[in-house]
Amino acid sequence: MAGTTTFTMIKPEAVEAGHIGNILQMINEAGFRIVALKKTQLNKDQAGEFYAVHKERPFYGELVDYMCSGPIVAAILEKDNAVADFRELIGATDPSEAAEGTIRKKYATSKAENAVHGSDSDENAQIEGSFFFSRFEKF
Ligand code: DGI
Repeated sequence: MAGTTTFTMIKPEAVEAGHIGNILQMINEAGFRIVALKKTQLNKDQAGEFYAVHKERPFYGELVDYMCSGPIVAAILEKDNAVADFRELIGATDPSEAAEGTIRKKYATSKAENAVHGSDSDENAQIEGSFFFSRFEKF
């Protein structure tokens, strides 16, 4: 039976460090099905648009610069309760506060360079997934 979906990115520092395979393995072992997957690199306009909700936050410029600093891996993931369960799997924004066994605890290097993105609502999961993938890329 098809579950709900969420959207994730493996961020530039984790890609650069060679963690793509290990992170995807953790995602699979946690029971998520990969619906869509691609490696790509955002330009500044695209990263700015993706993070437009954070425009007023003091770290917006840094966040945008970081997210287009190298390739990322984008994916749509399916599971029952996908958004909340994935937020639990990735852990707190700041890796020093992330629980043992979470992706950020294991692979994030700082609050700014925190290895993975995870959608924070069903609505945003749809918007973010559609930002990267057409309907011909989801299976
Ligand atoms: O939903 P999260 O990714 O856990 O966290 P969020 O929505 O509060 O922030 C979005 C991203 O912005 C986060 O994953 C990393 C970045 N960020 C958050 N706080 C800071 C930050 N980046 C910098 N440079 N400085 C911050 O204090």
